[in-house]
Amino acid sequence: MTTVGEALVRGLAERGVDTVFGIPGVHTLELYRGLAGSGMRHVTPRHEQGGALAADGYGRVAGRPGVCFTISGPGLTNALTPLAQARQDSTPLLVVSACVGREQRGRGLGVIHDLPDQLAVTKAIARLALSIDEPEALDDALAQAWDALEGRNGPRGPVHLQIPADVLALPAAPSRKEARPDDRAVPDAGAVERAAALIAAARRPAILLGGGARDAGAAAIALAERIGAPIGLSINAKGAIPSDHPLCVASRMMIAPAERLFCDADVVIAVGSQLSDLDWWARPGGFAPDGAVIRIDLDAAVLDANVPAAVGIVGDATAVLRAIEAALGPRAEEARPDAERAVADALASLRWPREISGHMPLVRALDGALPAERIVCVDSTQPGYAANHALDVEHPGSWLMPIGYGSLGTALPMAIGASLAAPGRPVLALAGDGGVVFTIQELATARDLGLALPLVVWDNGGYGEIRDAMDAGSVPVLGCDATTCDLPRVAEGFGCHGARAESLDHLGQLIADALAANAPTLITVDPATRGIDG
Ligand SMILES: Cc1ncc(C[n+]2csc(CCOP(=O)(O)OP(=O)(O)O)c2C)c(N)n1
Ligand SMILES: [Mg+2]
Repeated sequence: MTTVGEALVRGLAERGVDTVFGIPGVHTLELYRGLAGSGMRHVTPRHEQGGALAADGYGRVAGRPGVCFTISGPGLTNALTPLAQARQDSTPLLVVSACVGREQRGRGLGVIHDLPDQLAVTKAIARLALSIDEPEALDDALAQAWDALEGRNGPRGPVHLQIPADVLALPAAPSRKEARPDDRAVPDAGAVERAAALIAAARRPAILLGGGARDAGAAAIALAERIGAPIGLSINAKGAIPSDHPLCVASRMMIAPAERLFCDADVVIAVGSQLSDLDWWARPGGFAPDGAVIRIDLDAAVLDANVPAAVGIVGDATAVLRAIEAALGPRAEEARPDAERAVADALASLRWPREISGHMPLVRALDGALPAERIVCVDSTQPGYAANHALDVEHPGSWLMPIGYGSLGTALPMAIGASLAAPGRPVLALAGDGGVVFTIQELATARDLGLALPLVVWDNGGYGEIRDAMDAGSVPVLGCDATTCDLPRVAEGFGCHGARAESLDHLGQLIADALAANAPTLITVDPATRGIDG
């Protein structure tokens, strides 16, 4: 007999899942019975927040769903922050949890791991939350989950599937393999024509890619080269096109004078981007372009987010970009602006704001220490904000900074997921001394896996960003000087390596050693490290 729990694991394997992050409990035994013979790798984090963040990191790098198993109640609520992060960034995180048995539902208090309404909690956060309340519901639930995770019939985003503990142990229903229609929106031909007409008449077009365009780099480059448009990358789109492409402004599009290429453009084509203030923080009021904005997104709700659209097109980024290019017709070559020159001039004369320039020595040291194939996982720490704009990656899904939700403690667990999704590629995590302790116990997970992972910690003795904000706002500094600990020794306690960088050259050497080690290495850098202030 196959139980529902075993059938669910088989359904995941059939969809290409090869790794599950999770902490088991008595409510999820049947899932683990299924995992045992499945050939899938199971990774045990030390807290479900770390497990779901690692799964999200896995999904962001692999470009296919990352999966986390939790028990009902506390296991699931521990995974809510990662679900929220994945929702904000539209990433493919699947959380599978148990819930209490059907006969125990609604009994009120006194049932272990119960909530008044568990699914209501995740419905408010995930893109899709479903309860598999009888064996016959399993196939359809998995199919719906994959539609949402892959953005096949609407916006992409995280999914929660729950199964009552008693249902997990029931015999599975015979599997019904029905072909699912591909409901991906076909771009509206009229809107494509209107966009093409605007672009054909433009003299200074520009393209902005967001996380939804992470895999549309080739189509964006083809259009950009045809019309002479600089390409800017949101933080979630870093790596969508190579940084040395002559039209690539990378994530420096909000830095003067590069911002003019976008703010003064007569047409901006924004693809898979919320045009969030988070990407445009250096400009008071965010991105407020003079020209018409053409917006392309899988999610119709994004078409007017932050900046209104002159033309909005719902659809897959690559498909719409190719359709627009096809609709352009012959465009007089002499009308094509010399965008390569404009990009080169702008990048040569960038005026980094103080928040970034102060961290450039550290950013340059990281740049020099990391091979081009790098994957970088960044927490909310001051040098991380600088690196968002000043450090490049060369492939999609290589910059893991949960900018949208901005929870502390993401870098280390995401780096674990990234390392497993891309074996052989160098992965580095960067965190602050405040953020790193939110999830520092995941060093044990990384140690279990023998990951060669440098975890660089900017150790400025507290919540620096908030301390500065209090100072700037004339608020007496309070609550920002939380004493942390001897972080390298803590790492050693987890069986990892630990070191303090004495100079930036030393940091480079420590990172090189860490990338060749058989365990993670926590490396602190602090304001007294030689060379840190230029
Ligand atoms: C879960 C969570 N709690 C609180 C915050 C607010 N917050 C944002 S940055 C920050 C300071 C983090 O300190 P640290 O990691 O040491 O980085 P630093 O600013 O010192 O570079 C805090 C507390 C947050 N982003 N996420
Ligand atoms: Mg700090």
